[in-house]
Amino acid sequence: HAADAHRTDLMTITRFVLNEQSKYPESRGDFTILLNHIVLGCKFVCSAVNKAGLAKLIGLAGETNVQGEEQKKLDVLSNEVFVKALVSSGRTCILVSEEDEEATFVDPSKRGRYCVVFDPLDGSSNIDCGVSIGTIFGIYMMKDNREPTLDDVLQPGKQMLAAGYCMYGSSCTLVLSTGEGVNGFTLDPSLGEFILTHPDIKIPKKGKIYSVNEGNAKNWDGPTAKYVEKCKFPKDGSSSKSLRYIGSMVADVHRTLLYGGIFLYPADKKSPSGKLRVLYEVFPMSFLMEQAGGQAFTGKQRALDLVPTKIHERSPIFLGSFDDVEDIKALYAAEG
Ligand code: AHM
Ligand code: MG
Repeated sequence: HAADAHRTDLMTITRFVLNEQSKYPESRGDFTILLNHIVLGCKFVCSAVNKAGLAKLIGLAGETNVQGEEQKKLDVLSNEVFVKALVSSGRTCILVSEEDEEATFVDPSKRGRYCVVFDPLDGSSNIDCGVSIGTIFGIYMMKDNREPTLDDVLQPGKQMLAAGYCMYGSSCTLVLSTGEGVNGFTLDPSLGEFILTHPDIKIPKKGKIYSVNEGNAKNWDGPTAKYVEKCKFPKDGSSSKSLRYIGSMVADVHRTLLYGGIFLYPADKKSPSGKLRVLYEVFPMSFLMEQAGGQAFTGKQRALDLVPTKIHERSPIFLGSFDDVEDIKALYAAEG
């Protein structure tokens, strides 16, 4: 019986990725090892996020160290955990984190061939009220065998080998693509393992939800303003879209992926490049969207074609269901 098989034949994320990688004869398990270290980081952050509210209220044991130093902020702590886990994997050479001004070049003694770009705890303004937050990551391979340089991470998003996010919400969900579709895994806390729960995620071709910070509307450009107007007052007789905006990219994108619709963080007069960062926010989410059958657009071009010039560069982004992104592309094209 299929349902029964599910319950007893557990597809862990490690088993899943090992299966995927075994299709490549040259694979030596390096990617699986790297991913295991990312997963460890996610488990740590998940447990820290779950304890955060409690720790504040009752001073959970171990939260203040012996010197009585102040508790580290969750985003700083998460960053340290990820950096250390990635370096110790022995499979990375360059790390770019939202939390660190400069890229980290891994010491030659621990160096591997993967470059990892990540936002260890995105949506941190949502921590203190218990709303979902997440980790976002993207993985590149070094361009060649020369000494690593920043050029190895300043590659267009389409060169990523894999991308994913982990959402710390009512459950802890890790969504991953290694370029062969998108799969979702949920942490079983009693096992400490991510189990395949959302195989082969496909985004609906068209959705009924738009997701944007409308408080910025007075500064929007023409096409964005027109698009959102169209969501509310469609002229073609179709029904208007619902608005959902959490303000946590991982949660907003996760809902978009599962239910369909569009997520927008457009340019505006105050921030002409939008807010979200190309390497570790825009690229990984765009990669996942395309792999799930959706699209990602910057207002000018396919998001994954962007060639970043700085590690913390920003870009406007429109991503989600294929047809919905098609609509906004048409409005920007009409603008010229
Ligand atoms: P952060 O990296 O400082 O947490 O900011 C990124 C977050 C995203 O998760 C979210 O999509 C966006 O900022 C929300 O921005 P705004 O508050 O301007 O709507
Ligand atoms: Mg962020």
